[in-house]
Amino acid sequence: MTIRPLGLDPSHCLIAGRWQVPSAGERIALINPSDGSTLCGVAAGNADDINAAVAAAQAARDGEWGRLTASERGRILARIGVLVAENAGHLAELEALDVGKPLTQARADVAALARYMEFYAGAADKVHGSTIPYLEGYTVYTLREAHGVTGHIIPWNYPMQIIGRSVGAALAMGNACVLKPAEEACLTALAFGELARQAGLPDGALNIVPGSGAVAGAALSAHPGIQHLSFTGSVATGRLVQQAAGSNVVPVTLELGGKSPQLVFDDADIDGALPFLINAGIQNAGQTCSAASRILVQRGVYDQVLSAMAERYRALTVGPALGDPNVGPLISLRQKDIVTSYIDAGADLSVAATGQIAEDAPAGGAYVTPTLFGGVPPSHRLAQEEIFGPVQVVIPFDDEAEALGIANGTEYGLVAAVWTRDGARQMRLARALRAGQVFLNNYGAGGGVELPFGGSGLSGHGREKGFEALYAFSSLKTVAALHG
Ligand code: TXE
Repeated sequence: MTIRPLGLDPSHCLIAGRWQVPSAGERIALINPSDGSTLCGVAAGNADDINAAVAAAQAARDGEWGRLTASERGRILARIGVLVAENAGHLAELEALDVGKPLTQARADVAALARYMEFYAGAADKVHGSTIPYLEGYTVYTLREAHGVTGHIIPWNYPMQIIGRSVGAALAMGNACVLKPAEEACLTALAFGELARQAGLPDGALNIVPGSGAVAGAALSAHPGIQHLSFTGSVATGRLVQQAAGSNVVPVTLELGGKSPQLVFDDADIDGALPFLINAGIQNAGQTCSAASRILVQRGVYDQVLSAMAERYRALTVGPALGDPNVGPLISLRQKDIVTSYIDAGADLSVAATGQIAEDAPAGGAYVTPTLFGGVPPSHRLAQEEIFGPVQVVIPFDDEAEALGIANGTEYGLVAAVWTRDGARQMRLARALRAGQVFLNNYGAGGGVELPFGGSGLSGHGREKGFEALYAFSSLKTVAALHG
């Protein structure tokens, strides 16, 4: 089978508005994680392709794209959003095949991408500077300006959502982008590039160079023509990207995942919490930066919560993405090995329940059994490290102080949730939890186009989504006029 996103040849890069064969003509095989078959060959771009893409982006900034007004940029983004929505079925199927994402979850990602375009379309002409009272005889004001050429290195777990939040915001501010999708999954990135072209985005405003991280990714992050880098991925690669940004002295936004907790207190609405406790752990087979992989439960309701979660785990369906199960395959056999080794490392723990892989799931698929561990000590490896698979640990606690200590007791700080009816406790914990987002009596793994998102510690730094992203993808100029 050769997949053709929107009829395109997937072995091409998008540079200067034209689909072109990468300079060395090389390809990477794209694997369907549901059965191990090869979907197609995609471009393996190299440093020459990245050079061409950065040059095209700079030309766009110096040319038609750079001259558009904010409202004109917004109108183009709005058209892209409409085209995304019109092609929702095709995009969802591409994502299901490429990422192994169950269809319902892939459709949610398409809707999020369309919504990002809508949001940033409307926001493009709402970002403005201010006037600042200063000395006698002066008028001082600030201008918000695009950085110039921005680099976007994205992972395979949520290609459409991450394109929406990073490329969408960067384009809204007038930057010209070079996007390097992940080698494991880039079909919807290519389709997005084509829809942007069809929507009238000027040539070079968005360039897409698929390729390996070590070659295309490294070339992009080290390129001196890039004025801002946005990276989502592993901590190890994030460090490399930050070092490269440091060499060129450019700002970088890093989103590096987490070990996010949900805290369930004795007075919580347990029935209301349960779907959030489970879904935030198994959504996209647990391959979510903001997965709620730690569930902290106060002892008064601990047995009740654990047994209710276990019951739901036993009912989880696991199988090929197009069959729309609760849990699809992992992205690759490599990721399956990593997650399996974590489950093996929990041999000393008690397994509260597992899901079931469908008997007819293809043998070549990257399936792992969803696994719920109970009574996990907070210091255990499984309670400390990002697993990136359908594995959750449930940890008991006695009181608020202990819960807070456990919640903040990892090197990450991305998202947290608190389930309690006690308003004062909600306010205290919202302040005290180390996380870029805190949800009170709900949880939004990956959701919230409007909501600023990002972490601290090993989860990274900088904020994407919402209006904050528009500030991140622009810089502020102060103009001081002495007129007497
Ligand atoms: O990540 P990488 P991988 C975590 C998750 C997962 C682990 C490894 O725990 O198990 O990372 O995943 C590009 N210079 N997350 O290996 O390598 C690469 O091509 C520049 C969490 O897939 O970080 C891809 O486009 N770029 C995370 C992107 O970086 C390089 C999502 C991410 O790949 C590069 C994904 C280099 N030297 C994984 N090497 C999240 N925060 O959601 C690779 N890349």
